[in-house]
Amino acid sequence: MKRTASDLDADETRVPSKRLKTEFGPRPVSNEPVEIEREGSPAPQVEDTGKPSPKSELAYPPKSLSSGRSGPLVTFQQPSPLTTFSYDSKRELRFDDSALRYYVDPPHGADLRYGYERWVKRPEEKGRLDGLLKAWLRVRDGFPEGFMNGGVIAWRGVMTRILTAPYEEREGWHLNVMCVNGTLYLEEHVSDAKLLEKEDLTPHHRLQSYYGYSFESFCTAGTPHAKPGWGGDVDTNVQWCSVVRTKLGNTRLVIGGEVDCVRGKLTKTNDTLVELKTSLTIRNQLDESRFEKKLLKFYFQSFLLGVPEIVVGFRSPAGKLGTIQSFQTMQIPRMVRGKPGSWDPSICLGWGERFLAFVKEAVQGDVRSAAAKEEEAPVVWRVDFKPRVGVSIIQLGPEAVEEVQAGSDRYGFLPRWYWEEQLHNQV
Ligand code: 0WD
Ligand code: CA
Repeated sequence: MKRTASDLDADETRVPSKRLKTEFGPRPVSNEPVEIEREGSPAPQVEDTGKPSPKSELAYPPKSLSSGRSGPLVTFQQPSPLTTFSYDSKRELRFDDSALRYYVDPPHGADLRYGYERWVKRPEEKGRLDGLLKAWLRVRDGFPEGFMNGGVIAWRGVMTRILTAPYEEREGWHLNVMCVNGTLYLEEHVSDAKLLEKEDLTPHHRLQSYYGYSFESFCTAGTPHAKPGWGGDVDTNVQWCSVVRTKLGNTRLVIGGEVDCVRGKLTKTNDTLVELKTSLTIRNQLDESRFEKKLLKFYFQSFLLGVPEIVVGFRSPAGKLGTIQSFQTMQIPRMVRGKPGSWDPSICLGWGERFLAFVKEAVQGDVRSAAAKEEEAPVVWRVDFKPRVGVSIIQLGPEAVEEVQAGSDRYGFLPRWYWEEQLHNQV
């Protein structure tokens, strides 16, 4: 029997729909900074400033809340896994777990420079959604029609950037946005110039990023109970990805991202997934607050896919592995609270919700149906984020759309096959 959208909502939350009503005023201080909406849990409040956002600009959120911790609270639903897939060494996508790795404790004092000369480095590429869209088409039939109406499809890395923006002080970013049959598609906009720049790392930077991959090799094996040691030469073409569905406020999200390994075995839930990270050994207070700042990105990156464990390998500047520390993703906000480099995830979620509402509002004029658009030029939007300022959105002109398509067979940034499939499946 085909389930309806409201059946599904009931499954997910078992709370009346009016739970999303907005409310004002402070809320009681709680021990949990982020409300994860679990099956059957009561829904917290959603913030509403009561002011309409200007159409093309969204200002940076304030980070100090005058009333202590009584800030906005937005629900984030526990992510549920939809499917997994692998990229092989030829960068071909396979709907299997051939690229899945198993966690093993790394050897003490390992040299993270090991194997550097043999690193097969995946060329930098534009952040295309193709693999994620393929995965979505395979699972979509299990959902009611219109399930992703008003929803968002994006790589996890894009969502991490959006959510951590309130604390991002240095790096701006750009997104391309399309709205098709009521669903928003977001990809990172990487210009050709930026692509060259990313490819042209200094030898120092290149080595630094290798340390991270080498740590992954020392921490993983192709079988669950392998002995510690080198897990094989690094080929960054090979990746294992998990696709989940979740909800931020009342916006459904389908997100995919790379997962480094599992502890023990892969289960139907996300419970055994592990993210691996390296960081410089902490020697003083300044290092500690730097690390706590980094934890914001570590936290949201894993949180978004429901990855419960992050294993950090602390290393020397020369790449010698020191201590290993395992963090439970959900405990991280509590660890940094009140510290010098502290951050508050509820500010990020509140901002994330406002960000998505802002983008939806801006593209709302774009209501022509897919069929009406068939013969027309694609409508693509550009979101620009400036640290300490906020975001702005504009509709791209024909030349900029062409730059986005970059000579490949696409409608805007969506692969032609996906676009054609959308034309035949209008809601
Ligand atoms: O080539 C590009 N410009 C990018 C491609 C940028 C970001 C992502 N991607 C691809 C990924 O390869 C993957 O197929 O999109 C898919 C989803 O990625 P994601 O999980 O959303 O990406 P993110 O969360 O930003 O990064 C996850 C991991 C990284 O782990 P760490 O521990 O460093 O956060 O993906 C890897 C990296 O291991 N990764 C890359 N590997 C090689 N080249 C790159 C890159 N440019 N970006 C991320
Ligand atoms: Ca990693």
